[in-house]
Amino acid sequence: NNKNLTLTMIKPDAVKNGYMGNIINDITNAGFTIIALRLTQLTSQDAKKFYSIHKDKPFFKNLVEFMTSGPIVAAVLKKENAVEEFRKLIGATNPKNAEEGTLRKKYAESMERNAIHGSDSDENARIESLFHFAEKEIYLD
Ligand code: YYY
Ligand code: MG
Repeated sequence: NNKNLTLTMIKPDAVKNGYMGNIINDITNAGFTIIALRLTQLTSQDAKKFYSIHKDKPFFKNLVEFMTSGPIVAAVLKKENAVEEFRKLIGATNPKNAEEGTLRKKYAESMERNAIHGSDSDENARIESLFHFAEKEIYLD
């Protein structure tokens, strides 16, 4: 486990709305280093696996439909205290509750289409990074 890494996804709404470049710019300006990066599209099976912790929630079906509705950008980010720092940068799950200046406040359409993902623990950061990338695709110096 590495306390300096987190996994993000720029979600289909944000890619469709043309925010990919702005979000990457905001992320790097906030002091995160991108150490793996890919534009991809999740299959239904991928999305169900990625969000399996939420499988019994009422929003699960919509979440899977949304996350497979278009391309996403997955990235591994490096910064001291990456998980916590990145959760601060993206803001609350519901953009209506997100602080001014956070990525969800700036770019999200709604709670369901909230522009960006951030891992919620160091263990999940590792699991989610290896979900999206092979070890040799992650630049660790
Ligand atoms: O970690 P975070 O993305 O902020 O929220 P989670 O509670 O892990 O939920 C994952 C994802 O599910 C969230 O980003 C939007 C969606 N969602 C929803 O559509 N409706 C809810 N009531 C809660 C979450
Ligand atoms: Mg979460």
